[in-house]
Amino acid sequence: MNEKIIIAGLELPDMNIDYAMDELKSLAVANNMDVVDQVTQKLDRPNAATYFGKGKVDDLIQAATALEVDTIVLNDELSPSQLGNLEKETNLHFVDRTGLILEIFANRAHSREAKLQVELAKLQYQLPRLRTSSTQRLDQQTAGNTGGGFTNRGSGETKLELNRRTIRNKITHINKELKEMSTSSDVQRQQRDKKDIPSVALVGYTNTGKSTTMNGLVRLYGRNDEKQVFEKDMLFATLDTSVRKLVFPDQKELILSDTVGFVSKLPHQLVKAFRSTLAEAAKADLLVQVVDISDPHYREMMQTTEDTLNEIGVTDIPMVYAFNKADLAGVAYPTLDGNQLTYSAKQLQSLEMITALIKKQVFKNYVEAKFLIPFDEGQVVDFLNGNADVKETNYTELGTEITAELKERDYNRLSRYVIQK
Ligand SMILES: Nc1nc2c(ncn2[C@@H]2O[C@H](COP(=O)(O)OP(=O)(O)OP(=O)(O)O)[C@@H](O)[C@H]2O)c(=O)[nH]1
Ligand SMILES: [Mg+2]
Repeated sequence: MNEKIIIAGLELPDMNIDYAMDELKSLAVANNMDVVDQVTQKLDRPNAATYFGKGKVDDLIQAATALEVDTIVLNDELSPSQLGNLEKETNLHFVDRTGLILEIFANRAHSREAKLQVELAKLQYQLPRLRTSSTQRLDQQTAGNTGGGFTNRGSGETKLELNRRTIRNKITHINKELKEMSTSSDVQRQQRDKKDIPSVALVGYTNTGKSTTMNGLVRLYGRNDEKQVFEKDMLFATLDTSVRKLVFPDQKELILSDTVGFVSKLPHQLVKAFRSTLAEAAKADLLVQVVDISDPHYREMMQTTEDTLNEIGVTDIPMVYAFNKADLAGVAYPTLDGNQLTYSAKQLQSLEMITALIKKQVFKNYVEAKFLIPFDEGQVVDFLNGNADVKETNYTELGTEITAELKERDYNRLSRYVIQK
């Protein structure tokens, strides 16, 4: 049975509390929790000792008692002492926003890399919190039994110090392993870069349809061996970056990547831990921001996406906007307005339109030219047929005349055969 919880948060100046609490609720649901009540308080700033003001803490105790709830999920990351004080005063268990997101990620991680990244973020989150009350479940889970904190074991090192040292050692170890992994994916990336294939990354808020879009495009333009990625109606379905190659009928190719979705206030430990996964987006030639236009909060979600991209240092990559789930939003689709597409990732016509939009942005330095290739240089003809968009072929007395659109680089290499540009 799902655990019953109350969600609680502060309405600070200039914040959209409805959006914040709705989002917190979906995070709790994603963590298999059953949200039975919601408590908020308007404050100018969080109370330094207990996050909420005194009166609200009493309200929380009352609500929790009445509804038989033991756990309160909070909308912010709290300081270790705030969490400790709240638990002491209320005898309730508190999970802050960061702890909640970390739990969801931990449950979703499948690959070795994602598991390590989440583990790293969790350890970094726990390290400063080890001192707090023994009712904190996270402490007990990973750091072993922290028990009463300062139990001197006679060895000169307290249990707490020992636990801290264990965590630090684990952090060092995981960092090392992750670094080795990221070096090898860097190498793969460089090899691709060399081949001069442009790369496009799908980014955006979680559950907007990035993976569905990727799968649609892979079905249409992926080679036979390209696998589908996991797509599901849940937050953070994707934690690993998937990279697929698309080859279009005109021979143009690109690398498409799908990666972890964003949510507001994504814990900085996670953003840091996922840096190598997100590198795919950071190195892309084009970002496609997928937006769920059927969600009333889609504007805030776009802001969240921009903020997160800034945090990982992605600031100057061209972006197009793909407003997805138009079928649920009841708007006309597919439609294109400049660099903004309204579409549904489940519709063929939409997928063709997003392809056209992406191709227009990415294949800018292509040139069209007419070549004359002597008959004894058949390999050049083969090259053009395999790598260029051949529009016309004529056999003349002097050789094969081919009109084709091709990469500028290839054009330069074959310039001696050009008879008309
Ligand atoms: N009705 C409708 N549903 C869609 C559309 N696109 C995606 N979905 C559904 O939305 C849900 C989420 O899709 P995903 O592709 O997994 O979303 P994502 O952006 O990859 O999500 P994360 O990996 O969790 O960040 C799935 O249940 C999809 O079937 C659409 O155009 N229309
Ligand atoms: Mg996904």
